Amino acid sequence: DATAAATGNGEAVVHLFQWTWDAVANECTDFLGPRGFGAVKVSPPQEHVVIPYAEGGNHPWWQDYQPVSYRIDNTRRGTAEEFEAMVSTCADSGVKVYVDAVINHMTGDGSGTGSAGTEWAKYDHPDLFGDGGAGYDRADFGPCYEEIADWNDKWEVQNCQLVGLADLDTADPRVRAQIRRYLNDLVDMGVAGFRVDAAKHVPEEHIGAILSDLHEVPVFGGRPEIYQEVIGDQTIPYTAYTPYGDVTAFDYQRDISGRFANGDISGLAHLPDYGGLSDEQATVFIDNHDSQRYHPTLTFKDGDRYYLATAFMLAHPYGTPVVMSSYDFGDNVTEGPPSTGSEPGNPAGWITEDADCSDSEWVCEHRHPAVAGMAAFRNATGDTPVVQRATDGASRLAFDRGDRGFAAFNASGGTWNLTADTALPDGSYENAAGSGTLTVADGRVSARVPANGAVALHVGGTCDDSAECGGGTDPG
Ligand code: LM2
Ligand code: CA
Repeated sequence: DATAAATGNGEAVVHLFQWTWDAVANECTDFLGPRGFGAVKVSPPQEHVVIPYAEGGNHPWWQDYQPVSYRIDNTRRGTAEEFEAMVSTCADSGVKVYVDAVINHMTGDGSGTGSAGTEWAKYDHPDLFGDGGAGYDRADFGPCYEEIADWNDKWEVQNCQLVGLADLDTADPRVRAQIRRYLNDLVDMGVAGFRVDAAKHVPEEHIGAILSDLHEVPVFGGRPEIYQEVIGDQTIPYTAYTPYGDVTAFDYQRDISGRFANGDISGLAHLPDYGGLSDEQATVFIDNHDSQRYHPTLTFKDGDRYYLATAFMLAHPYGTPVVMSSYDFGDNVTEGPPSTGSEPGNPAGWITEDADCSDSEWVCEHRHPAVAGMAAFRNATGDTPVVQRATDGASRLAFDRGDRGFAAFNASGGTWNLTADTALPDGSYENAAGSGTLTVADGRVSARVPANGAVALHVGGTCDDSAECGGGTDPG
């Protein structure tokens, strides 16, 4: 409705990793908007290298993290027109589009022709915007031209090369101006936020300078949301970046995914400020596109326990949650997304197929029954506090969210027959983290919480009572 379009749905983000622009647009309309998800994070939209074969896979997914120019036309995910149409279609459903912004570096060794036809070499990107007006040459890189060797040396981590990728000289005002032009062009199209790729490898004050005074976001208003990818450590803490936007809480990711994997969750009602990041500053996630490949503590491959962890993330108010949505890469961490093969009109010679959640190649974690209703739970519960209501051993936890919601999590192999006090008003509620209806009577709730499953009840929410919304309750 008009209110949703103007204000957005809520804060829950879904990362539709490698989805085409057309498929993202459809998902905004068909699912994310009606379900109350507030934003979709999309894969990098700028022109990228084309790598026909690498380390066991054709056109690896990580092509996209090697920019050739800042043109958004003709990537593996679609054209500029399709990108713009996606942004406006998603806005019509109250869903913001966040772009994965690769600003630390350009390409690795070698040379070639990018996805949109731009010639490139490692230190030579002659046409950044497709108008012949601006380029990068060797002087725009550095000051370090070698691989990061000592990860305890802050200067090296921020100025030398990450996996051999040509590191932009982000101290240089001309470089900053090109990056800002790229970001502002996206904002002007309606892009409402950025995940800043490899932010830790850009000196924090450079991030501050590049991101200061970005344009106002059309439709939604305000400055773009920012979340910076920082894997904090003793050399470069997460908090170095908090003046410039939110920061990825990898300490949360490791702790929460590990605890759900081990069934050790009863202490999670009250969470610490992971890595020093407050509730307001933290971006939280159970896995991301890197961890699911390289450090897979808990991913879709683990089944129910993974979805339980995701439901918990959405039910607990700490941080801004990002739900991972993947394609099935099997055992091949390099494997690119399912593709249509060669198609005329695509300079790369092939394009990614439109994601289809009824096709098992596209996992669609965000549509799992334990997850799909939980954006509405989060929207209904807002910032109401967590009040612990029950535990049972190490693997079971139930809490209220003020008088707006109640949730119970069972990371064990047996059903949890639970009776607990709740501040939820008496009444009948759909289970937003599964199926069925539960009753609250005389301030008590009784539930059979399934093995490795959850129940989540809430008032209000953005869903109306339409069939499509499923778990909708009284819209309040
Ligand atoms: C990120 N965050 O900081 C992304 O989340 C991560 O996915 C990116 O790595 C990385 N930073 C750079 O943006 C991925 C992928 C790497 C891949 C790079 C560049 O994980 O394996 O590196 O993208 O495409 C590849 C090769 C690597 C080679 C490099 C340069 O795997 O062996 O290094 O290209 O040619 C010599
Ligand atoms: Ca750098």
